[in-house]
Amino acid sequence: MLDRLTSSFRKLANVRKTGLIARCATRLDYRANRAELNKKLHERSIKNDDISIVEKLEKVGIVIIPDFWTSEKCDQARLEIDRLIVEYPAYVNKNAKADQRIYGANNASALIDSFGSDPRLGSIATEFNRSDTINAFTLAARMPASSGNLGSGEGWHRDAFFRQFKAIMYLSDVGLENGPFQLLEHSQQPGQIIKDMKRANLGYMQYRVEEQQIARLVRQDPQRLRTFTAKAGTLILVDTSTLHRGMPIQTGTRYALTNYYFPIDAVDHSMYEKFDVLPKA
Ligand SMILES: O=C(O)CCC(=O)C(=O)O
Repeated sequence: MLDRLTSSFRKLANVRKTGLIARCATRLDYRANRAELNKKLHERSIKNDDISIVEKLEKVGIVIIPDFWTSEKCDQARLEIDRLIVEYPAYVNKNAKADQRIYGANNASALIDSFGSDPRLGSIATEFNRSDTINAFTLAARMPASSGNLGSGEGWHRDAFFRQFKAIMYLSDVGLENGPFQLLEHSQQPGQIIKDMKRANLGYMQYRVEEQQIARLVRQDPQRLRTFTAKAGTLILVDTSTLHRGMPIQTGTRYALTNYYFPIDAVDHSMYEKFDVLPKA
């Protein structure tokens, strides 16, 4: 019965993108997703200390871990990214306008792979998704200031609706001028999503969000806008079903690594093709 109702609302919302029907369809989608999540039982491999990380991730959408890597390790990793960009020009992603990106940098650098295959992060991801989850690949990004850049991720967006876990590590000191990660707190929570849809006239399954729409949400509650300036070596664990972006870069360059976690059964060849992932040598 609920399935049929959800499917009817979904169809209607795909036609009438905004308004009450879109909000009802979103609520029903999230209810169905929550029911699926509650059915999932998996064996816990997470350390007790990290359970609070997952709880905070669910509540706020983001957790910051300072000094995850030393500044020496970050220095080396930046050099590794410079090397990969020179050695693998064919894999410097053509779609990214703002930054120089290599998906799968973990396949060509042992140092980057030590971040990509970090077992602690893998178990946090598994706990968050409540199913066996792997890092499909690590993105290495060098982002210089360029005129009119929209920042890493090309403006405000959600990567997905429902859950999507990423681990982003700054390899440079990141200030307001060189592209800090930004996020609207709680924007992944179903109740908040419905309110935000109403307030900013967001559409059903709208992934990319206009700056004016974000401005309306921030005006209503300025404290929700978080801007993460931090030292090199800072780790950001984030549910990228939140509204987020890298702030446009004004000066300097930002280097970062990002692990893309997915439930094992969602990772297949087509994903590697889609992101044009650098293969293992
Ligand atoms: O690297 C960042 O600061 C943001 C990246 C982003 O938007 C994404 O990974 O979806």
